Amino acid sequence: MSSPIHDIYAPTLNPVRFFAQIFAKESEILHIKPFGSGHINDTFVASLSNGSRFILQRINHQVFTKVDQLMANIILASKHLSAHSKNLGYQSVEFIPIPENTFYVGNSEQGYWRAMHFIQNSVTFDKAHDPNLAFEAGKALGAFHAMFAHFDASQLHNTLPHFHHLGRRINSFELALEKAETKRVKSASKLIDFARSHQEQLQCIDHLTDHNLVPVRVVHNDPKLNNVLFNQTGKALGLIDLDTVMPGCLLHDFGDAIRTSASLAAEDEPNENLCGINLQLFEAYTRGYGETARQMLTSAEKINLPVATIVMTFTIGLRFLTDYLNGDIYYKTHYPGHNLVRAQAQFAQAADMLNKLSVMQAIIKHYF
Ligand code: ADP
Ligand code: GN1
Ligand code: MG
Repeated sequence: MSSPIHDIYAPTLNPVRFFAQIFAKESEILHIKPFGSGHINDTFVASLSNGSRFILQRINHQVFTKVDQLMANIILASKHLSAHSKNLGYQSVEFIPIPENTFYVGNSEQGYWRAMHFIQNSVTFDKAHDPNLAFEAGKALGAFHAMFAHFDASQLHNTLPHFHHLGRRINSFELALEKAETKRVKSASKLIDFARSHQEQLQCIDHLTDHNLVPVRVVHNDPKLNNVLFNQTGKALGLIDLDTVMPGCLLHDFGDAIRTSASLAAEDEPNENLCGINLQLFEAYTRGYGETARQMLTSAEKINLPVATIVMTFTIGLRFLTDYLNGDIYYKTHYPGHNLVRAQAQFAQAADMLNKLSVMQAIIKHYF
């Protein structure tokens, strides 16, 4: 890191308040508490004596190793979204600048920190509970894609290359399996069998991206439901968590969004019999997405929307399984075996989606 602000150390064991104060500037911080349910970064909300709040985040630089590139991406993306969101009735995250014309501060030991203005009266949901929420989330993702339709994707760094490439994820899974502790392999045996028996048939989106059969677009890459802010009446305010906004494939976005916005159960539901796709929520999400994005999709994209939902649910399940085999080093977990439970839930949902593929195809055909 060249700039001194990226080599600032907190003089205490708990650096949260120290770094928060840099963003609070002259204002007094009343309290700071952990916030949200993200699996990668550490998120906090800071409340100030003047009544305002801001979101403080420690970036996971084990995942995002090039913090300068990550920050350049999100500043560019958030500015673009700010300029276009209002017209479409959405809001966008706004990062708080600090001296030296930068938006983050810290060091490699205590982490790199950034802050955003708190979007007032906003809430997030880990799982959709009513079709209107799914419809609103779909509309917001379509608007996000439409806002970037004429944005030059080459301005963004590819901070996580091949992020959703299933073939690459399968390679990482096989590597993890070779090195895993025997007891972890044993407890995961049913899921390993599921992965092995489905991985071949689900590499169809890789085929499209590898052969340039679908356009490279600026996509979100992590549009799961809790990365959409809603107001108290259930209207979507916009997409947040812009870390993974990169050149990529729109099918991955639609697939990942459906994975959480049209699911019957939570991402980590321990009872696999409760997991699956809720077709009513799927219909509502698709209707919303179609309203804002229909016109920009190519026919190859339209045709592959249904299968993309299965590919992404399977891919995320495989990543949870891989992390379990690796000894839980990537995602935050809340109890031993959490990644295994998440993988089981995702695979059970993917299996249910495979059974309902023809219904999903008919719904897509109706709206696209
Ligand atoms: P992570 O990368 O850890 O998932 P996010 O950027 O998604 O972090 O933030 C975590 C949570 O914090 C979100 O799910 C949301 O509840 C809340 N949040 C993030 N940014 C804002 C914001 N600008 N205004 C209000 N709430 C926010
Ligand atoms: C992670 O940070 P968060 O929780 O929004 C992950 C996504 C996964 C998701 C699964 C950078 O997202 O790719 O889909 O968990 N983000 C990264 O819930 O790996
Ligand atoms: Mg998030």
